[in-house]
Amino acid sequence: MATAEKGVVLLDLWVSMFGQRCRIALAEKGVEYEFREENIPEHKSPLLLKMNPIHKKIPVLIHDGKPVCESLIIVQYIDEVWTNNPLLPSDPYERAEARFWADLVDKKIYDCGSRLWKLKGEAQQEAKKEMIEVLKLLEDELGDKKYFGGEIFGFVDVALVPFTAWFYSYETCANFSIEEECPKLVAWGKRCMERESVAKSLHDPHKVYEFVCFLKKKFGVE
Ligand SMILES: N[C@@H](CCC(=O)N[C@@H](CS)C(=O)NCC(=O)O)C(=O)O
Ligand SMILES: *[C@@H]1O[C@H](CO)[C@@H](O)[C@H](O)[C@H]1NC(C)=O
Repeated sequence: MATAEKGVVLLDLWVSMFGQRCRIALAEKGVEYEFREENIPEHKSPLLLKMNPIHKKIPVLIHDGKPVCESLIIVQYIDEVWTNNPLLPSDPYERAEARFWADLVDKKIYDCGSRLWKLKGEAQQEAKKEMIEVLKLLEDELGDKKYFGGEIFGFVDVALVPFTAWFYSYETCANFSIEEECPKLVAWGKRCMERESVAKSLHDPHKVYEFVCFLKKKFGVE
């Protein structure tokens, strides 16, 4: 078994889309690791505070005692250490493009999604509009390709696919249909779910919604 000193350990939280990116990347590479569920935000472990003292957030990948933080940086680290089944393309321009789209997901989707369940009325409508705009940009980029990088499941897929388990919650909280707005993107999400690495890392959208309802109560929304 891995310890924090040796092997690979992932400090994570079951429902986290950031953690799921790392789980998918590790599964794609066939890396064995120990999954350690953190109790967030109330009871962060001393190990988490030690390994990510700046952000104090999951996920953290601990490789032979050394921490790597921030999910997209972790996924790139995994891709560089375990070079089988590459996630990033080898061409520098294509790599830059993949990083651009993954960065857009980071800058927009999490924030818009949180506003969809935290806010009401006008502010929620605004978030919905923004979310649909970004999803449409992503759908245009995907086009008729199998995955964002073409035939091969890669970096942008890993960055975005965990959010698809949250789509049902976004739709239910803000009363809209992502499938109606972005049918190709929804079909892509289902295609990704056919991969074992993705299917075993994501959770049932209804279970995610229960968690969102719990968060809403906690934050006093409604
Ligand atoms: N930019 C970070 C985001 C990570 C993040 O937001 N983690 C959340 C859980 S989903 C967390 O640990 N929150 C605890 C806190 O904010 O105290 C990444 O990509 O890894
Ligand atoms: C949800 O959206 C549908 C279709 O756009 C609309 O008919 C319905 O009134 C909306 N429901 C609420 C609670 O806003």
